[in-house]
Amino acid sequence: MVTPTQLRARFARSLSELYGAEVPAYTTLVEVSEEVNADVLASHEDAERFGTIDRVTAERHGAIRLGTPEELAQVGRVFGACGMYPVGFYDLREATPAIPVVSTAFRPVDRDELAQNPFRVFTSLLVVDDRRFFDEALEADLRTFLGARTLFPDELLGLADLAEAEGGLAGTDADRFLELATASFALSPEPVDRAWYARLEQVSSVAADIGGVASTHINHLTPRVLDIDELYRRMESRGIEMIDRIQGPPRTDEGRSDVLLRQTSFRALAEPRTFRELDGSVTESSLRVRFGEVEQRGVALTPKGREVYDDHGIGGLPATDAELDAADLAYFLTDGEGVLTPIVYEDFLPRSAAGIFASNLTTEGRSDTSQRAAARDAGWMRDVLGRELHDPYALYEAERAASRRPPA
Ligand code: OOG
Ligand code: NI
Repeated sequence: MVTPTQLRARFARSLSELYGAEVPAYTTLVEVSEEVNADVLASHEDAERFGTIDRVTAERHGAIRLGTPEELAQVGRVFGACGMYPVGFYDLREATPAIPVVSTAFRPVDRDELAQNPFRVFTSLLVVDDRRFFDEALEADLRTFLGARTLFPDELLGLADLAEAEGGLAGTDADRFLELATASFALSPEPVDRAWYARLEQVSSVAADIGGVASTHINHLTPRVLDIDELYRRMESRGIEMIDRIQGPPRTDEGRSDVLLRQTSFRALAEPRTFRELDGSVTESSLRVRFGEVEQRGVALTPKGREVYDDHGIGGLPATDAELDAADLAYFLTDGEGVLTPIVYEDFLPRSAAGIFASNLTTEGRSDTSQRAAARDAGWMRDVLGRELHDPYALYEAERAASRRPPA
């Protein structure tokens, strides 16, 4: 029996192979990340405070973008088979610039599952009925187009349900599941309808990337690095053009814990794609939608700590772990001797997510803020998924509490 944990680790690896074959600069990014991590490990005694080198080396997050609630529910079954569950609700329509999607992240929720393989996928869903972006006619055309496509074949979904019901899959079923799951995220060779894609792109490049093509694909696959500033320098010195900044909190001083999440990326590359032109002819051209992101993770902040961070930045937080813990600003495990171990932030930051989206958009898009927004919230997403939508804070809180409970 291949367990969900093994399926997840194998899925992360096979997506990594696929993405590396499709986007060669990703392979460079992984190589440079591994070099930086080896150097940090050799020069810093506490390099593994935020996770073992084995975990960090295997660690990836993917990003995918979907068009319909049905597609979201289906992908939830595929990830569920791999022990990845929806955590958090992010409304990117509230960000600047506004992106017409709402998102969640599928990931393991238990500490030892995260330690074995923390693969997570940031998953966005287009909000086709949000009038600030899509008028009635465009919504109707989007619904028709999206309703006619199949992202996840029945055989894949059947195997996913079997894996969830049985707690894993037999060897050959596991191989087939992984083959079909990986193929669902490959860039399609199908010609893109030029006029349709362009019409959506006027509203938002993300809308075009989602609704303009008949399949989905991994938008990026992000390795984790222990020193993102060093990685940024090394990528630039290899001649790879990076976006102009590192998103999230600034670099922290030596001796001070990193908080939350810092991310950067190389610019989206022009990838060859085929188009069907207005006259019916098929041409070769290119699209720039996929980029290479990298991230560094720090300690998870409590709701109180997050409020301080959002209002005052990192400078508003005390410098030591003991103070962060005593003031209930960040999450730590503690052993009998009172030694604090940071609980790593396993989630995402909507502001950085919007920044990452924006820094790689080819066109600004347009929205009309006088129009009606479509109501979306965590409850709506839970109902669509038909599974619990975990609250990230509740997960961190439970973990902290468990470490502090006196042994029975
Ligand atoms: C997702 C952007 C968000 C992150 O790391 O914050 C994200 C996307 O581009 O589809 O991946
Ligand atoms: Ni990302």
